[in-house]
Amino acid sequence: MTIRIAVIGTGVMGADHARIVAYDLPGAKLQVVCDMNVERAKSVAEKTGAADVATDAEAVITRPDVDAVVIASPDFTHASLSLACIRAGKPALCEKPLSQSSQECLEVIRAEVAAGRRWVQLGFMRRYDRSYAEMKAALSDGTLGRAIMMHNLHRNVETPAQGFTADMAITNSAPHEFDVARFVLGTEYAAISAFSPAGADGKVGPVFMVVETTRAELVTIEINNNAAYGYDVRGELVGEKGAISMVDPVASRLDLGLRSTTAYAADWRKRYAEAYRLQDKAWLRFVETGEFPAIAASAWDGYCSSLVAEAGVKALAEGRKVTVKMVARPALYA
Ligand code: ISE
Repeated sequence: MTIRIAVIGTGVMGADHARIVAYDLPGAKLQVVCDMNVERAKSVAEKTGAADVATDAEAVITRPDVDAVVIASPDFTHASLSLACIRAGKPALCEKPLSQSSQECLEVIRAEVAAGRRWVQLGFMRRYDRSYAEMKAALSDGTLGRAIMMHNLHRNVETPAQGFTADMAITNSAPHEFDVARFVLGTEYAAISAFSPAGADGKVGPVFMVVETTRAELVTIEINNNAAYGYDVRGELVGEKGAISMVDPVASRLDLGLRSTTAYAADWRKRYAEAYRLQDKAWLRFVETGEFPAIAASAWDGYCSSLVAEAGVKALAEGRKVTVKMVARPALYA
C-alpha cells in the first residue's frame, strides 16, 4: 500500500523532506504540502509533484487521504501539531526540537502513554550518520573501554533563520548534540554549565557548554552559528583505552596551484543528506509496520533534549551550573 504523506512547513527542512518523500522514498507518495505561505507551498509542490497544496495544518492532519505527517513548521508549532497527529492516529516525523518547553514535551509524552503506543518520531537524524554509529559501536563493543568525555563542535556559516536568537543556539542548534551524545554514551544528563564570548559585530555569538552525565562523563559542546567559513560539525569520543573522532566526509580533494583543498558543505542538508534519507526511510517503515525504529529518537528523547536545553539557557543567563531534573521514564519508552 502506498503511504500518502503530508509535509507541514515548506521552509528549508520542509522542502528537503518533501524532496526526499517525492524522489527517494519508495512506497511513499507526497500527497500534500502545507504552509501558511501558500506561494512557497505552491513552489515546493511544483518542484516535487505534490498532489495538493494547503494552508491549514490541523485540517491537513485529519484529511482521509493523508496517512502520515512530516512536521517541519516553526519550532513553536511542533508540540501542538504532534498532539494533533496523536489525536488523529497519524504517525508523525517531527523535526527537532519537539518543543523548546520541556513541559510541552511532557504533554506529548502523556498523550502517547494514554494512547498506549508511540506515534511521534523525532528528527534527530544524526543518529543515522555513520560517524556516530561507529563511535557508539566502539564504546559498546569495549574497544574504547569506559567513556570519559565527548567533545562536540557545531558551526554554521551564519544564523540559519530570521529571528534566530542567542538562546536558540542552545534550544534549536544544540539539541542535535544533546541527543546524539546521549545516544552514543547511553547515559543521561545531571548538570550543565554554559558560557558565551562576544559575537562578531553584533551577530549571535558562540556558546560553549559543559554537560555532566549521571555517570560523571563530560560532554563539551561548542555552537557557533556565525562561523562564516563553512558548515563544520566535529565530534570526538574519549575512552580510557583510546579515542574515536569524526572525519569530515569530503568526497574529493583538489590539488592545484601549489594548494590542496577540500570543501565544507554550506549547511546541514548536504552534510547529512544520507542520514536524512535513512531516517525518513526508517520512519516510513514505522508508518507501515507500527514498529518504532531501533535507533530513532522518540518523544522521550525530545523531552530529554529540551530539558537540558532549558537548563543550559538558565545556566548561561545566571552564570552558574544548573542541575537537570528529569521525570521518571514511562515504560512506553523503556
Ligand atoms: C538547524 O535547525 C538544524 O537542525 C541543523 O542540523 C543545525 O546544524 C542548525 O544549527 C540548526 O539551526
